[in-house]
Amino acid sequence: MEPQRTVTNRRLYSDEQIERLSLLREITQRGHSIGHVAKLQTDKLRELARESHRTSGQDSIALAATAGAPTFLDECVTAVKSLDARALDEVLKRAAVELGAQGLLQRVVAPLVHTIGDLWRDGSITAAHEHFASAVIRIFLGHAAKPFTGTDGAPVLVVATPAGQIHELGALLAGAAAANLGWHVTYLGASLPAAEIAGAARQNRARAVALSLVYPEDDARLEGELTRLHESLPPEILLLVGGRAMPAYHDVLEKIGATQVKDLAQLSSTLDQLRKPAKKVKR
Ligand code: B12
Repeated sequence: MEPQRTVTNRRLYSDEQIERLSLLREITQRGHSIGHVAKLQTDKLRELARESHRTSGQDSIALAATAGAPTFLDECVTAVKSLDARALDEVLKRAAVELGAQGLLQRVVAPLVHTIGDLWRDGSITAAHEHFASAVIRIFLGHAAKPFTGTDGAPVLVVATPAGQIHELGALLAGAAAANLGWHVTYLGASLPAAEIAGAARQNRARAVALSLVYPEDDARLEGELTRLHESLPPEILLLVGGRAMPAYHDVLEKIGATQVKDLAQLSSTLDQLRKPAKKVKR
């Protein structure tokens, strides 16, 4: 699709070329690899874009199957099923380049983790596949977040899961998303007692602490942990909480004034808001 040029060498696009470019942009933003869709006829691109509107997230595997163009998610699942670490790492890297860091986290890694959970539950993959995928994702996120961490003067976010919460990937995803937004992330890992989390937050003069709650949803000890954490944190350090089990602890989170963040997109806007200097109150 070579555009013509004017005498002053500016590109001149036809209506069809402009339509193709915007369709390609829309489709790749929804997780399709540019390598797979760039050569499709415009009719096929329109069809894909229409279907992309109707479906989202985990439906994208089915969508790719019907349209004949595999999505990044699709390719990741294939790599997990064949326990191919190099292939999985390669798809994630490609997705990072094409979708950007936030796109990678929100449109590929997060749906991939959910898909793995579903496939594991229905017996399509085994615990070995799940462990394999978690390990590759953990290493990938560690590397991916590195270049964004630690600029001087960046606000600090301490990320962990509280005692009893051993699922770690939600915390890792939140940490990687924050690091990508320019926050300095102190990542403490999973299942940490309240006193330890509060100590680290005070030592690093954190602006906020982010906790991920995934499973179980009915841990009677967690209310005490969260209350202790709130009591040990200075009031200027905000507590942000996310993860699939978060709604189950709504009452205690409300009581301790924690900010409940429903997904990574909302985390981005919450963190951006926190970075803005507080408005001076006129007296
Ligand atoms: C990996 C994994 C494991 C690994 C964990 C390894 C590790 N170190 O993390 C292992 C194998 C240990 C494991 C064990 C178990 N697991 Co498990 N596991 C998973 C899997 C595949 C991913 C877990 C994960 O980290 N998810 C967390 C994130 C990625 O997802 P999320 O909570 O929806 O969060 C999203 C947002 O809320 C946001 N977010 C998350 N945290 C935060 C935090 C902040 C601050 C913000 C802003 C946003 C945010 O980001 C995510 C992206 O969209 C999930 C599948 C799934 N759907 O999550 C099952 C899953 C959580 N496990 C499940 C189960 C049942 C178990 C076991 C009981 C299995 C068993 N029979 O032994 C045990 C329990 C162990 C225990 N004592 O807790 C179920 C839970 C079902 C339920 N009732 O809630 C799930 C959902 C699988 C399924 N579909 O059935 N598991």
